Amino acid sequence: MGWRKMLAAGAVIVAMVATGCGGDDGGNGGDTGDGGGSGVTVTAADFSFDPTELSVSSGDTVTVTNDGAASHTFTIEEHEDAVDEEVAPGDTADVTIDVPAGEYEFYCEFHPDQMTGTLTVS
Ligand SMILES: [Cu+2]
Repeated sequence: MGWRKMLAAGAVIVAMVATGCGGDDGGNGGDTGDGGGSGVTVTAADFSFDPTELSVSSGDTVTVTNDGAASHTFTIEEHEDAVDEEVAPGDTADVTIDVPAGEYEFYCEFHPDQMTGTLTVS
């Protein structure tokens, strides 16, 4: 009968609500899904960025997570004044990309030989 299905559906909804985003232990859990188009996420580790190619719109946010044991920065070459964020180990920082459209090299100021990438701003 219909009521059994309704009960089952209700139980599923309750379970989903109870679970919520609990599996995401703190951090910046709001960006799951990647569908918003309002920003991208990059992870800085010892000693590389992942991914090394980013693409955002001007004014968007890049969320930088430091998974390493050393401090790293997210810095855009030629625009160090606008985009230069130091991220301590275990921390996450939202970096607003306030530069004109173009293709830029980004890098870590502390490890510029190892930690580099390409940021495309549209
Ligand atoms: Cu670094």
